[in-house]
Amino acid sequence: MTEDEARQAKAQLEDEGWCVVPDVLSPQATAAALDRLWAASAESTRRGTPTHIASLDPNAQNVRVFNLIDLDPLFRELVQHPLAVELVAATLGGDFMISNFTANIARPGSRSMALHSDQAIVVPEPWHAPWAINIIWCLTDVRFENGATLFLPGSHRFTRQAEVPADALSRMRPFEAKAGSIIAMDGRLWHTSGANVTADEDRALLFAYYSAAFLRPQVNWNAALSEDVQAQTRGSLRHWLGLDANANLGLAPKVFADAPKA
Ligand SMILES: O=C(O)CCC(=O)C(=O)O
Repeated sequence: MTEDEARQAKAQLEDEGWCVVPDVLSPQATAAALDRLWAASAESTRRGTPTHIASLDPNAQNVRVFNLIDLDPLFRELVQHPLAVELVAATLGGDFMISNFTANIARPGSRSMALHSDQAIVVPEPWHAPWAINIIWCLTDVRFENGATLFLPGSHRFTRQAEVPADALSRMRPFEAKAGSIIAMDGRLWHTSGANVTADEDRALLFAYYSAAFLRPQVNWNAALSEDVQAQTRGSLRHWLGLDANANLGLAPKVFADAPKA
């Protein structure tokens, strides 16, 4: 990706609340990641975590895989991919946390979940700024027919749930992208999963969810990650997962610098 393309992607993300970056993973890397996702799904089931959550999806054709970070080092690489981090930092600033990392494989026959924004799920209104963002890894082609995520254009400017129009579902548009792309989605953008109406085509997406450091992440990584993974995790990833003793001190330097001095 050239510097100019990166600038355009970030400008679109700011203006429209989303952008698609193609060819982040090669076809070989994408196919390998999809195989690893299915292996992670089997391992997650073996550990006793269901892949169908009735309160999330209307039927079991949506295969959910949680705690990707614990399941395979590949997902630890993807969550700290430099392009992902660049888009996250452009939206949230440098002080952010990894809030969650899950997959949703929409198999033929899967249907839409409820309309929501990811920021609304972690912080009460009003929403005056982007405090969360999803980096969505496309491990298959994504199109309307195979259940592309549907979004409500302009909804990242809503500050309250009351602004969501009654006819929102009839105004949704699909995020369409090729396998190997990432889709960056501002946490305020209202969206839902699409219905997969194909006969035999899976739609596999990874949702790497990041939030401002002053928000409590969706996952308590200290409890969710195995001791081995915690011990191996170093540097920025360790900080972004909140595995160190310090938490929520990011604004302190600015507050002290701006405060009146005695
Ligand atoms: O799978 C999708 O297209 C959307 C999933 C989603 O929005 C969610 O799990 O919160």
